[in-house]
Amino acid sequence: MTKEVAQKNYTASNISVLKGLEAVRKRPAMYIGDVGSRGMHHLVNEVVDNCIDEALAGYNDKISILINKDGSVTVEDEGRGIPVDIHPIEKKSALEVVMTVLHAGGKFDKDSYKVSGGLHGVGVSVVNALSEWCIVEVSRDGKVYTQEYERGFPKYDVKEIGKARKGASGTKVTFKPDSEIFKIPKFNFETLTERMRELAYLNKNVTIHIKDEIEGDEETYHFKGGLVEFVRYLNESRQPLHKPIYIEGEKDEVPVEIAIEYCNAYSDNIHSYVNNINTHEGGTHLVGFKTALTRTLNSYAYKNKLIKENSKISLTGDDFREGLTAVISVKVMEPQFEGQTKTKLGNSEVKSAVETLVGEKLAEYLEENPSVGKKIIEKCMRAAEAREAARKAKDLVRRKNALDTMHLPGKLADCSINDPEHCEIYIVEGDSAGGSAKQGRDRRFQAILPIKGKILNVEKAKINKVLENTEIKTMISAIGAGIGEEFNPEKARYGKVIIMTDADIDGSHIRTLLLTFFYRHMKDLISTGRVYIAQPPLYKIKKGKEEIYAFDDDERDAILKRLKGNGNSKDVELDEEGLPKGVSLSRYKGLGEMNPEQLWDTTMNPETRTILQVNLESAAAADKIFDTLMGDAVEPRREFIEKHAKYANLDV
Ligand code: 0RA
Repeated sequence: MTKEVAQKNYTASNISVLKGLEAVRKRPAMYIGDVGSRGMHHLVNEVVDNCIDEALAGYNDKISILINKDGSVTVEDEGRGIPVDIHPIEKKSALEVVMTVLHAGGKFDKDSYKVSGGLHGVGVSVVNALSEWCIVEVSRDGKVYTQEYERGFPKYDVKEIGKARKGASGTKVTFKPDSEIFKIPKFNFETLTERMRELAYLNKNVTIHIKDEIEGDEETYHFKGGLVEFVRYLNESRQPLHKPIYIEGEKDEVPVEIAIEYCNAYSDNIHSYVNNINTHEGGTHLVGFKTALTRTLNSYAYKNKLIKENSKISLTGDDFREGLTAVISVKVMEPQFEGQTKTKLGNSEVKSAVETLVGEKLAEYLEENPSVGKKIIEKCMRAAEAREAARKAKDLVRRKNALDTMHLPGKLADCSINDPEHCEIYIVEGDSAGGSAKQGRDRRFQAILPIKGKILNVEKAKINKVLENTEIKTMISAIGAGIGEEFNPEKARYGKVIIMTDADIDGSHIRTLLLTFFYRHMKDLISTGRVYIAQPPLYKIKKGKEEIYAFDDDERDAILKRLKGNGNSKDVELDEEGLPKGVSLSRYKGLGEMNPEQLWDTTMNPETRTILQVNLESAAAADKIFDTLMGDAVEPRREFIEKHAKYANLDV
């Protein structure tokens, strides 16, 4: 902020504005979650949420996002445009109020349309406060207005700069995240597209265009079929039993939209959203849906004699959800979010709204489509039979004590203290790497569990087979918190479960298998932030006695450049491989190649290592990745691996 600017605007309302901006800049994490990559991308999502609000209000169907060459981002919509008239209380342009006053959005949200932004919904003023600079341009009432800001502070009053195209209106916000706050140099196209694709599925009228001017990548998302296309996409690598069933309606002022499609899978795959926010922890809307599904399918089955009266098997809720892919999207005016990550809907009125609507419409659908009804019930019957078989298998396993934590597996090298919060377990691929890890670790708080190569692909196996698998049994007992429905993360014997695999294709396959297992059978281990991925170095560069590690190609090149004297020194002699004399470069092929000290220094020492925390942020995307990598269909898997060879793991 420059001096003239400060003096020009020094009024009572500016003091509170300054205080607000200061609060945001002092504790950014309180407003956007964190100041890492996630927080920085959240800035874009925050602006886009506002554009989506305009779409929900029926005034906007186009959003464009541009990653500019200078690292700034432009978000543009064709909504009504932020109002520019003088705000009666603040005595300045509403545009300035929206951009500079914390939660100013709230002053306008009496408008009944405004439902989104429930979770973070911090408002564009937070984006502005955390930007080195920001420019907003509004087209409204035939004119174009603008204002610029530095770290949230206006450089001049809102001014008119020209005429808008006839009938055109909208808002264009360009901002450059402040490098004093965010250390990450640039936006990631993939991270942004994931959310944009999801938003386009959830809001079928909207077209979202995103372009990266730096890398040249570009995507346009528009899904006429909305949720129907969303479940089709999620089921791309599975075999659906029928066409998606689509339910839409409004009950007690709660708009509800649902698409469901059963396929020949064993897990369920239900994603729920409130005001476009993924409710990972579920809540009343999900409960309403499940209740209606169980009740409607059950009574349909009996009414149509699809379950024999004398049948020994009775169907449970789980049976009705096996192989089900569903997306549930509701809009709630004043959502109450609860739960550990504030992603569980608490509003009780939503349960009955969803339950009633799904009950009515699903029954109607089944009456009109008896062949689909029959297929679904048959699938649920098979699920019930398998569940019965699994129960028997589980009993057997229990009797053998394999799931009993009193008997820890022999291969586990446990740690000596037993305070879970301070303990971690490394799940290591292969005995030789396991050996190095056992010698290199700090045995007080680090446990090592070596596992043999490729574990069972749980995506393709029935639950009884999963429970019979040796490697999986070993992990269940070592972690000690149960499995499936009975899994309780509070009981986990370690605060961190760290997956450590080789940095090659096999290693990444094993990592995916492990993540699939945790995702399907110990989901709360991930949702409570206990699962991590170790980052072993890829290269060792040796110069005399000095050993330097590089964790990726860029880092390797930077180190070599430095050793070459930034390339402009003529006195550094290069050998035939282009390396400076006396410097050697080796690529680690596997963890086993590192001796225990090296493994400790680079990958296990909490003071110096980097570990990536796995999260459920994009659960739908994760589901999709698991299916693609682990499912039956070969073609999508090949395409996926070709496209994402480098990222063929969970979004971490
Ligand atoms: C305050 C009030 C209204 C709209 C907006 C803000 C608004 C904000 C953003 C941010 C990006 N695009 C946006 N579009 C609109 C209501 C406008 C009215 O009642 O005319």
